[in-house]
Amino acid sequence: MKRILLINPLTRNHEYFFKKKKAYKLPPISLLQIGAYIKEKGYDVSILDGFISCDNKQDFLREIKKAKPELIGMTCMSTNFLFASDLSRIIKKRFPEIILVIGGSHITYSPKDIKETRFDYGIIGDGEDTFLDLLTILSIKKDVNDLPGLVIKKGNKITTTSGIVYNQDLDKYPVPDYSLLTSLEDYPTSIINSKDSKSLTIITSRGCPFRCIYCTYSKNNRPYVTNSANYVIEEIKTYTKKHGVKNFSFGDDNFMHDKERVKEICKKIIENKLDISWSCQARANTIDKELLDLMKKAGCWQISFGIETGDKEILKIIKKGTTNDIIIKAINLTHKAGIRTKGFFIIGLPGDTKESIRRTINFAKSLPLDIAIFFLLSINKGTTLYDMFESYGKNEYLEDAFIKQSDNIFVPKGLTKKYLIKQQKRAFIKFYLRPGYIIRQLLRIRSFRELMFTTRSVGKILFRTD
Ligand code: B12
Ligand code: SF4
Repeated sequence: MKRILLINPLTRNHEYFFKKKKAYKLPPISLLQIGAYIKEKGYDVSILDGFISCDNKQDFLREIKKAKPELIGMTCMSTNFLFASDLSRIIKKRFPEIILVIGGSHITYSPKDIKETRFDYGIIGDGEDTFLDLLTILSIKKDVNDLPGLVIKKGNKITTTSGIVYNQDLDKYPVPDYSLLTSLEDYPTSIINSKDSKSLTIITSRGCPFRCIYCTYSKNNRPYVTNSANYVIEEIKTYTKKHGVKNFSFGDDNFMHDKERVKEICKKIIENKLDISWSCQARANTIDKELLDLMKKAGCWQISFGIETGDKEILKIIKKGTTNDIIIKAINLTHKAGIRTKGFFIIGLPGDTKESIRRTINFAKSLPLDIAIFFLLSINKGTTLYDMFESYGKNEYLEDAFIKQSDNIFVPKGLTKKYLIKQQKRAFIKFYLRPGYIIRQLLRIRSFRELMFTTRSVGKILFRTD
């Protein structure tokens, strides 16, 4: 078995998100990572990114027919599980001889859901070694039951093999191989996330030591592991050399958790004279002035913070592990260091009331944030919240919203879906259409390019062109 096709399926709501040609799409990093590894081991790999090449399921069949794979590997989060599941059925019907494998966060946190699909195997946890071993075993037609980290579907029978595989040494794998994509030009980066439309996301760690109740890490014991600073520097150099990219976004959930590593990365960027700009996401309690100054010197231009709420009781319910004071300090320090700040908030958390939502919006307005994004909450399987949300409210189908993350939203007791959607819109308007905010943004502008950048990012958020 040599010909492998890796597929990034669509989501049920992809039309809502991605119909516009210019909409922001991110390359499927998991497939680029898996693809790089098995390509290095001699497999003939190609990637079909549905978001680029397919509008519907028939388009996938057309592309599969062209690629003639012996095995298809599909990646999938909970948001695209239903689409992936439907796709597996039509692929199996049309091409019964192709072996179908699913990997990614949904199957990792809910392996039994394979029963609703026509996938033959599901990879639980990190996929590099399990997938490679699976390909080897299937090629020699041996038994896969001893391979850890696998869910197997034979007819209606589901078997889960022992253990979950979590990579301990991330440096032993090659960097994601972007040459497997049709063209990097297909992935212009959103102006909100990058100063340049040519930009790449780099993931330098896996796992998170915190346990916020709505996050998949809330019930997951995977150790927090990172790539070394040297590996990260080599990865940056590779992308600059091969693809001419000089703007990066560290997509790690908690990039700054290991401060010593961040310092080392910054020092090496400076020592190597890498002329790059970059942004990252951080928890507020990891911020200090010395580190911020070093990050700024090394090209960091924006840090995003998961602030979630302005209500201290709700911060405790969701087990965020931060306080309003920690957040205020972190945002002010970052702002003073000359790094732009972006805050993520959630409207409709467990325990939210009309008053607490008002507090969240007022809290957002009180901070010197450059960008604020207000999400509605969707609940994923495999999280602590999934097991207990009914004591706080209910899940409802979501047709429309200002920014929509999934087909479902959580509606706290005493509130309605209509109210949450209205408050989400109100939050954006209240945050952006303030004379103080507009003047502060205008005063920071130093060049025509910055003026364009600021007006385009705010415009994109307010008029939802992204
Ligand atoms: C980058 C990222 C994104 C990118 C996705 C870019 C892309 N196209 O790949 C963007 C920003 C678009 C995104 C969006 C969302 N994301 Co996101 N995202 C991540 C993040 C931070 C990193 C994922 C990643 O690339 N990691 C690096 C790769 C190498 O690792 P990996 O994805 O885990 O893949 C490994 C295994 O899963 C497995 N594997 C994966 N696919 C496959 C396929 C095969 C064939 C095989 C064999 C193995 C395999 O092997 C890989 C290598 O070991 C993760 C958190 C995390 N740290 O994992 C969240 C995460 C995946 N996202 C999550 C969520 C909830 C979302 C959103 C729904 C909402 C949100 N909060 O924004 C949206 C969904 C948008 C949509 N409409 O579909 C959740 C998923 C929860 C779930 N149950 O599915 C995660 C786990 C965050 C969390 N901690 O809860 N996300
Ligand atoms: S800090 Fe972020 S990644 Fe870590 S558990 Fe909380 S939400 Fe998840």
